Amino acid sequence: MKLYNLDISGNCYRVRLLLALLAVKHELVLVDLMKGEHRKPSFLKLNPRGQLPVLDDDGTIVWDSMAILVYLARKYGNERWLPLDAESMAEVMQWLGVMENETLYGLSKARLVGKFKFPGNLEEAQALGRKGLEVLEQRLAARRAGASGRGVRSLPAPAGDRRAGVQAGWPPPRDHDA
Ligand SMILES: N[C@@H](CCC(=O)N[C@@H](CS)C(=O)NCC(=O)O)C(=O)O
Repeated sequence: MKLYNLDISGNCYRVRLLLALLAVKHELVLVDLMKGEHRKPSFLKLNPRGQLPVLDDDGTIVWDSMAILVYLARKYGNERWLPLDAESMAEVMQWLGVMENETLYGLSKARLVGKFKFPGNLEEAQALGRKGLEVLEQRLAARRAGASGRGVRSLPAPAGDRRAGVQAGWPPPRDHDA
């Protein structure tokens, strides 16, 4: 399996996280956006959008990080990461929704503006990012307090797992300065 990747890309990072959690062997193929490699015809054949990440799983090409997460979860994670019952799947989609809103327009944008000097309003992006993190903190606190619920947290850890939720390959390498 190949992941067309750039280490500093947050969209690629979330795919690398799931690959590590699932302990799926893969090769990283560098596509240097700064050199315009994503606009070359050979790359556009893989992803007509000209964006990273792209997954090549033995000839099955998947682009868009969210689609890749879904693909990997279904193909290699059984129901642990993407349960099939309606309520659990809706909960996963809720958090992917946070990823496409508060994370993208909040945390990611704040990183682009603050660290990479892209144009934009840093304070606004940070405020939106904080809002998303607060919702996540509330959810995690409820879980720590043992709130009954549904979704991936209620699924049993895979065999050989000593700590629930942690699998071989975790933690993933800290391969770039976030
Ligand atoms: N929704 C897409 C966004 C992909 C995206 O924006 N990727 C960036 C790297 S983080 C990219 O390739 N940008 C180059 C461009 O858009 O020209 C995903 O989640 O994969």
